[in-house]
Amino acid sequence: MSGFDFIGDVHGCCDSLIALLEKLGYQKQNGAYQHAERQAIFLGDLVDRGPKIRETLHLVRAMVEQGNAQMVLGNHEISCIRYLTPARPGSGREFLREHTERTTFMISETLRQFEQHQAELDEFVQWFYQLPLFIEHEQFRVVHACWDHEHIQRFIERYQKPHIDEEMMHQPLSSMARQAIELLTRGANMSLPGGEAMTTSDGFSRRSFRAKFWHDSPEVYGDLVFQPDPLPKHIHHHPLTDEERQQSIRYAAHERPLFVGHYWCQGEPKPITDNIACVDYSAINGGKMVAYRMGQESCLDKANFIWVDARD
Ligand SMILES: [Mn+2]
Repeated sequence: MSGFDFIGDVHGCCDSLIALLEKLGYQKQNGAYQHAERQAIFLGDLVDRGPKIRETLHLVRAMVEQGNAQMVLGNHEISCIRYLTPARPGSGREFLREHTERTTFMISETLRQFEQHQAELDEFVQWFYQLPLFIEHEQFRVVHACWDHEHIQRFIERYQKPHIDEEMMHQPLSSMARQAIELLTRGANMSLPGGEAMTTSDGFSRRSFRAKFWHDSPEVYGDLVFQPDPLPKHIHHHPLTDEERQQSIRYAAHERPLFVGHYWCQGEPKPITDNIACVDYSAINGGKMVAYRMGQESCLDKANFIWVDARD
């Protein structure tokens, strides 16, 4: 392989994904998209929300199985596994992810599109277990939402692999494995100060926000926010405590390029920093399906983003 194409959250937008793959020069052969010299790396979150979730899963799994792609797990794959996995007797729960109005809403499109294909969905859940949480390559790193050296090192020391398994899913949220899975796939979430809540654009009330993990000198809450919804003004200007400043996770500027999805970016694609790029540009919300086409560079270049306008 002479290069890698990092592709952001698909969320069932299969028509947009196909248009992007074709723009990148991939062609369908023997049932899977492939490129003679390049490999696609999917950033996770294939499922939920969009119109062609089943088609997306088939397309990406075929590419992975033929060696034309790799993929890391996103928080929506993790949630899907947990929503569908029965809890153990005595746990006080029926499923690992409780079936509330909110969790059922999040997975509803996936369930609806697999209504007549239940066995297939079970197979895809088993396939998720074969996908890594993160990829460490000599030229780059890949994770759905947040690279945290400490959690990743502990995970690898303990399990000797970057994959999750069903046993980890049954562990409490306080366990090392679950903490790592949550942080890597959901990102660094910070609680709003003083127990406050805010209403986000999807209509849910949240007590936390998605925070940057690379800012090196944050002073106020607003310096750490990394999500489309702005913080309420008085919280934006709320100063961070020393402890909060130290807790904000850092990915240093000298490290190899890191690719993430997850963050619903908007506007014209560009790197977040010289060595971090997000390739999720809200395709599911009428944004763009985005790839970063990597060569040998160590400093990420805006010119290497390739995208199509979402069409699903
Ligand atoms: Mn995500």
